[in-house]
Amino acid sequence: MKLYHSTTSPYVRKVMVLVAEAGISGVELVHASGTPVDPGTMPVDHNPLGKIPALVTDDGHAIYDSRVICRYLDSLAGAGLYPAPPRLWDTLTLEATADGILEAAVLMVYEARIRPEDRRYDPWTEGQWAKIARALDALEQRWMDHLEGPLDMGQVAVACALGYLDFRHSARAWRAAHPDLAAWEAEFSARPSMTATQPVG
Ligand SMILES: N[C@@H](CCC(=O)N[C@@H](CS)C(=O)NCC(=O)O)C(=O)O
Repeated sequence: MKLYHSTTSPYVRKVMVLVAEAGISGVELVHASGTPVDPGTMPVDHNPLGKIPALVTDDGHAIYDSRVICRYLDSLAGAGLYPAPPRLWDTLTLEATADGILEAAVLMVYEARIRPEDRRYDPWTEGQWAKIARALDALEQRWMDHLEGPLDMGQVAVACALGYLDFRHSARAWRAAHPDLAAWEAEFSARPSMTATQPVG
């Protein structure tokens, strides 16, 4: 299997954490980089959206979007990081919440890096941060029991999202208003699968 990969992508990190937690071998990493304005070396032949992660199986079948790849690899390895219903629905909702944090956080990075300064629109950036702030509040207020339960992909996704906030938006200091989440993250991020996949770049 080939995984189109970057050490800075939090979506790729979700896949890499699952690979480590599930003990999956035989995943060849292929570096890719690009942006919405320049697909660069993104695997557009495999993922027409020009995004990573994208996985190409040994028989040439392309699978993309981190949620689909994670579900595929989990089922291949029988890892159980997507539990049986009814917990599954919470796991998937938590993963979607974490991915939504990432979507807003990545858009903020693109806005600051790619859009010419005179065309930036601060209310749009702050609107993205407001989505993240609401999601962090929801994690703190409603999701701690699930986060502290048996390991699943919802937890992995949340940990990768929080790691990305530290990596790209540390000035927003998300821990200040979310002490329970911060304590959970401190413990979760010490897992070998997390320390081995810290963003670099
Ligand atoms: N929903 C996708 C999002 C993937 C994504 O946005 N990846 C970023 C890298 S962190 C990317 O490929 N960006 C390039 C682009 O948007 O053109 C997933 O979960 O895999």
